[in-house]
Amino acid sequence: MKRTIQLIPVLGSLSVTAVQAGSDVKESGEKPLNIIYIMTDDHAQQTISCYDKRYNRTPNLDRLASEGVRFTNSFVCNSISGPSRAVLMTGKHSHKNGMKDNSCSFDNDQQTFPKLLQKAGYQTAMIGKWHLNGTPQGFDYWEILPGQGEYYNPDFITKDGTKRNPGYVTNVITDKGIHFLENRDKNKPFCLLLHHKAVHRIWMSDLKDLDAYEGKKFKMPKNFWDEYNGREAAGKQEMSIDKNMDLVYDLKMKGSGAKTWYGESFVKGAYGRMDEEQKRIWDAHYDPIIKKFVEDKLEGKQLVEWKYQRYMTDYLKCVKSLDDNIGRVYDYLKKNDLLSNTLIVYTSDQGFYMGEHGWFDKRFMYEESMRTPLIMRLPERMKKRGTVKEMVQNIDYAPTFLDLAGVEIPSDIQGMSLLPLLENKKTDHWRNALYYHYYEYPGEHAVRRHYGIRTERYKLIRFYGADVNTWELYDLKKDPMEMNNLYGNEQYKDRVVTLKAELEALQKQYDIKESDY
Ligand code: SGN
Ligand code: CA
Repeated sequence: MKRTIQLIPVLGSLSVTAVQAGSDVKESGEKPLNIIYIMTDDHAQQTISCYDKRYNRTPNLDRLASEGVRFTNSFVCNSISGPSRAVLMTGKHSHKNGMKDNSCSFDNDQQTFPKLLQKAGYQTAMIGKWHLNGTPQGFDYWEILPGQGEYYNPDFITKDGTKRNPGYVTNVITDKGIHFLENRDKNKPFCLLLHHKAVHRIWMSDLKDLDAYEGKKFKMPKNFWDEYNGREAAGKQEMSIDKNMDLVYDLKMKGSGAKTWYGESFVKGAYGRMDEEQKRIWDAHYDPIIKKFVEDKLEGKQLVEWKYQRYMTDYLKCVKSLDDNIGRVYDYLKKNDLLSNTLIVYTSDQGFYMGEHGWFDKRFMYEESMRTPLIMRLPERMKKRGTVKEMVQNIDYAPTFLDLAGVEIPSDIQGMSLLPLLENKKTDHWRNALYYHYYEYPGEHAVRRHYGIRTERYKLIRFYGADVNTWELYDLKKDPMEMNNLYGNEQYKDRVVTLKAELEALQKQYDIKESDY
């Protein structure tokens, strides 16, 4: 099969393994390669124990990593959901796929990797959070959550209309995924996208996990009380645990009399849609916590610390359910002898703040939200194991899947196939800089528009808009928490000149013009 040589020379040397992966494979007698792409929402690397052991344990994710690979420098190019999903589908930066922020409209008629895989004979399925307008194209089977979806008794849009499904969303999505696998056309290779709602706000736990992490005290990140000195845009955000996290809506203190902005929408919405039995179990858990909260009358710093602890507890319960459900998928594949010829990918639509800088949410080009977890359990014939340290980005997923399937990578795709990294190939010419661009302002959480470059050691960001026009520079080696903006510091003058030239080169490479901002 003919292939497109991409930006870097190493991709010219595609392996026999990749070529054999798709339609040519039947001739060689090897099993075709399947793909299961599991993407969660807002899952911070900090809460996956093969990345970070401070807060929790995720045995099933850790097993995928220990049997496969863990990317330690995996990033997104625009840290927000809709755009991230459009990047996944197209392998292109936001200005090219048209989905710059959550309010944009995704052109479903454009080229996507599932369409190309389907054309090459793959059976394709999309189950869970879609978060792009319209209905999915290029999938033999799909069932999607409307918008953000709900944690309890979620509705799913299907080809036959919208249907409500009883239960907890992470379990329901997994059930549907396994159901697809069970009923698929077993003569074809498959590509299943399982897109979870969890761990998105408002972090509602499965009933079975309500007791998890209760009583555990989490250590706050060192920069929790950040005052944003020298970082004007960071000071203007509205995603602070202190000021913007709602005691009722986010932290479930309904009926406590706490000051609330959105409390009613929790009571009528996310909680309101539970059935009586679910509510009874939920209340039996939260009522004593609410009672204690009312009695304690916390104020000031003590209240903020309490909010942080509740946030961590609720969030980690949702992670536990995800991890359990990933175990269920793994068990199914094992039982059905599919592990040896299936690529299992685990990632999130972006990273998330677990109190770093005092925040929840994402959007910024700072490390916690620009990074995203990326774990792959590889088909047997791909020999790489352990950690992959090269800088990869979500634009790379689409070309990787096409490459794996032996499908020609269209020349307008901007990402790079990761296969050379997974096959222990020499990768001396791998990229050494990433481009990032965030556009959703005005918007929720008030993060100003910005773009920038990240190299292995430095990050240069420009925030722009009506009320901000600033540059920031970080030395990630000396200042991994990005607290010290070095822009304007005499000692880094030359570094800024070099980085600006590199940034301009990246913008040229990805064909972004000022009119795209
Ligand atoms: C919702 C959330 C926000 C979140 C956005 C985008 N508010 O609007 O906190 O930043 O989604 O998230 S909520 O009140 O509806 O929970 S994204 O991951 O889908 O992009
Ligand atoms: Ca998200």
